[in-house]
Amino acid sequence: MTRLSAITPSGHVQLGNYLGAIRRWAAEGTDDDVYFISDLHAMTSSHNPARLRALTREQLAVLIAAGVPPRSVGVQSDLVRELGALTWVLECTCTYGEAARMIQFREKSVGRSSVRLSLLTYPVLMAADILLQGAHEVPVGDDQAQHVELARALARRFNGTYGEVFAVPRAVVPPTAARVRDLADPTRKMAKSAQDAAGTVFVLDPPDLVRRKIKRAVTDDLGVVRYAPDEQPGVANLLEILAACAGKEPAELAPAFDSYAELKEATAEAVVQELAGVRERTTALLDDPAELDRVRAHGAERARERSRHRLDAALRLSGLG
Ligand code: AQP
Repeated sequence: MTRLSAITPSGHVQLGNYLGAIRRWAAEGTDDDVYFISDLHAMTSSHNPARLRALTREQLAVLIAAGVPPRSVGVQSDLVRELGALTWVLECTCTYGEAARMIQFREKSVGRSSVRLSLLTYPVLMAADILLQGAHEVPVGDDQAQHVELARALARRFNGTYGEVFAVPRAVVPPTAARVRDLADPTRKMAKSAQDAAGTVFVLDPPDLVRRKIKRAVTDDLGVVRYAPDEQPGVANLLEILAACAGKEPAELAPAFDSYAELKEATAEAVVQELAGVRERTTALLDDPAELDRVRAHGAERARERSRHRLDAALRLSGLG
């Protein structure tokens, strides 16, 4: 059983990516799974090439430093030729209407004067990622479930039209993970590309900066530490972060604190401790380009090997070569 997940190098890895995804990939991932940096997806909106390359490297280092099995880790563009070929074949089984119906496309393109064509077609690239690797399960949030549905439809259509090549993947809702919210605006989720970095804890932030950001987190003027996400979203967010680090439930932690200052201090220390090892190992990896290159090349070779027969069959059955 192969699971496939990805992270997009749209910014520096933040605490939500780590607690909500990467930490689980490290704990539950196996060599059969595929965890990759989706640098091709990061090009669907305006991007800076040098920054994209640096962020891709950083994210690769974080995944390895966090303990995601190195054999399961890779960079999407290392298979750009294979993915490009399969994306074309899948685009030729997909209709314009199907692509244009994608909610993410509509949400992300609305109000923009210029929209890259790749924003419309990237769900087909995502289908190629999934189908090329023969993934059975794709853990995704609600916002990506429609894309996995498209991958299912394209797999079935290809298999039915040209011959059985692809496993039909299914979206799985990951077990409840921490949904970390922005410290400065707890009504929004923490995000890599947030405009204001004050509300975002990055995995590579130095400990003092982490402490400062958490100390300045927005709370409320009720002055009571309770776990009440609707009434006290800022306090609830801190409790959830602390609980995720401590392996406890937010509601059970709340009574231990008499003030917001105490809660913030405990949360800051827990986060600093949680991130210390991964930060240190990431820095060491970034200082050792040869080791990072070795893991990356190995991941690419493995991904290419495991997918070659599917790509060859898909090209041959659709009349190419
Ligand atoms: N705040 C969050 N709390 C918990 N999990 C989160 N994830 C993202 N933010 C949080 C999870 O991290 C994984 C990788 O995310 P992604 O790169 O595929 O896309 P994203 O969800 O769009 O991440 P960001 O950080 O919010 O990036 P931008 O700012 O570019 O949109 C996913 O499993 C995601 O659920």
